[in-house]
Amino acid sequence: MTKIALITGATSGIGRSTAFELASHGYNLIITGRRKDRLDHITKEITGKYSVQVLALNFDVRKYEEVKNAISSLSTEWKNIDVLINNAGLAAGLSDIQDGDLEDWEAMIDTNIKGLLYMTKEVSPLMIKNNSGHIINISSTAGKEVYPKGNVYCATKFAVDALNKGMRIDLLPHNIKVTSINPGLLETEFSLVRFKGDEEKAKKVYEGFEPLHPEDVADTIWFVLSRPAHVCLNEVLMTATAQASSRDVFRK
Ligand code: NDP
Ligand code: 8X3
Repeated sequence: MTKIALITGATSGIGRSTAFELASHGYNLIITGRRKDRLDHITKEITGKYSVQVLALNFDVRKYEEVKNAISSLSTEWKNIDVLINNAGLAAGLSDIQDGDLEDWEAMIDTNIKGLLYMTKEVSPLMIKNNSGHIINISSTAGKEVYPKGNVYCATKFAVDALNKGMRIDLLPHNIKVTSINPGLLETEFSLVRFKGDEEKAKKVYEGFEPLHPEDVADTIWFVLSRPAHVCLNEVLMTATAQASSRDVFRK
């Protein structure tokens, strides 16, 4: 039977690449994000290329009512979600703790932690009903090590790592796999968002080495999903060859 994957934050970067990757393996997709024009465009692109169905849901993961309404609006068929990819997230700003911007802190906490929780709260009962499913949480190397000025972003990703472990335990009796993917530096719109549209600053992050590409994470997600039923990869830590840790990057 055709499987269904729900990917949050599919309008860009990792989410977008994962949507194409899973479509290439025959998954029907529920793609989400706040930018409706992008969702419409990606839906057209995927259905033009692959024989799969794509349903676009346009909502903000920070708003519980919107998450709840979006999931309850699904037809019985679409509610049979096999895979949830909690990917929507961001870093906002990069500053010493004493200089942090409250709005930035709230955006990161509300999206990266609360958004992920809201999605899981609404989708996991559907998986429990089917006694089957796989939740993939996109954490980061920032969820393993704190780096200077990364304070709150790192804290949100440490939280994702803790939630990943908690979900794994709680969902054990329901035959639901839980995996966290912790990528390092990866060129997407991430740094452009972090630096509020400053292209020069964003480009500098990836200067002098080849960072990960969103397709590398999408490919890893496919690897994780394609393991036999009795195998669960609990976490995957992946970086560019030129990156050994959050602070060790070999730049030419
Ligand atoms: P992008 O900025 O390219 O993509 C982020 C996605 O998240 C977009 O589709 C965006 O959609 C969505 N999103 C953000 N806020 C919300 C919201 N409130 N509601 C719904 N959707 C939202 O970045 P990446 O692809 O790099 O980031 C994806 C995930 O990967 C994030 O969780 C990030 O922390 C993590 N990550 C990124 C790394 C990197 O170096 N790039 C490394 C490790 C982890 P829209 O704006 O349309 O709502
Ligand atoms: C994104 C990777 O190192 O920019 O999570 O925080 S990093």
